[in-house]
Amino acid sequence: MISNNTILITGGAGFIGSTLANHLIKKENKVVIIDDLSMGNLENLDNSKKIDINIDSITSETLLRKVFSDYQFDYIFHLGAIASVADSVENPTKTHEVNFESTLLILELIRKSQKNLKRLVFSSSAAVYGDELTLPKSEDHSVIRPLTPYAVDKYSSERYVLNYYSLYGIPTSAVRFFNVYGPKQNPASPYSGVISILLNTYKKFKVDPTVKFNVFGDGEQTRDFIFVEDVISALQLVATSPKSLGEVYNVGTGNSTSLNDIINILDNLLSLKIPVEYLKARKGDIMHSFSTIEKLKQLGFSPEYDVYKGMKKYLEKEF
Ligand code: UD2
Repeated sequence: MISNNTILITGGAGFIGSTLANHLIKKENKVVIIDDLSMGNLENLDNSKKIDINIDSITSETLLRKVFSDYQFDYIFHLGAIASVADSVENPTKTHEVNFESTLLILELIRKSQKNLKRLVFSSSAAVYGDELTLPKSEDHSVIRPLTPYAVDKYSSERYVLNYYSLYGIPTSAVRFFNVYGPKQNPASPYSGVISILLNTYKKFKVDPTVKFNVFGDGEQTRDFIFVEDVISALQLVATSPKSLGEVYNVGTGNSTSLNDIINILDNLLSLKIPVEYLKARKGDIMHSFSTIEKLKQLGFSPEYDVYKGMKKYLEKEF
């Protein structure tokens, strides 16, 4: 959808960023990434020789100034962030630097130096809805309750990004990701996406039958799980649609699936029966979450993968 353009992806070696970079590089785009490899990995990039890779934090003003003076970008996807909510609670100052201050700096550098920009897309999160329990979660909700430093920084960055359109005419949009899953998602932390942890547990179980998967709660909690390839389509639609200027979009499927159902699907697809241990629910865990994607659908979005099809593709690539 986006071809022959110059594109910056912050967090470009991470899960979503590298999937996007790998896609865009195939379409004759010049791709520049910034990533400090704190969560990302250069091995995620299929053709790293063709990508201008800058290994440093997005908080490095020196690097950002250099990159913005070396290139005139057509599109910027700002995906770099401390992705762990738990880490943000542990270290709010550091999170604020990475997740908020870098956004503001990028906005200012765009205002001063990027005259050709077609769109900045900022990646926000369903976390901004917090424990506002109305379902489905809609961009129109007047009440939101960001509860953690992560959520507050995502929300304030999102507002800044969108207001740079109304205040200065900088072409911007924002997306709120629901539960994204797929190849290259890093399962390293206990707070990584549940599907990456689950798949990792199946891999261990194949060699060690004593391994169990820990479910926090009764497994009936539901989430709007979206396959990463659908996210890449959504990002490009939001980036290229004139309608989406200055707007924020939920990026989900509009459907919810319980954790128990995900385990059943994987058991079936892998012809295994993973032992599950049900533990006390995590503090602050919400029971149900799913998006309405009517707004995104108006841009022409329609998710290609339901959880079964998405899991199948994930397993083909990574099991
Ligand atoms: C997601 C985001 C989080 C925050 C939140 C806002 C991810 C990884 N997390 O949390 O950053 O934005 O949304 O609502 O995107 N679980 C288990 N066993 C495990 C791991 C998780 O049972 O080993 C449970 C967990 O307690 C939760 C569900 O699985 O009920 C989904 O967990 P998650 O961390 O993947 O996603 P979520 O929606 O809680």
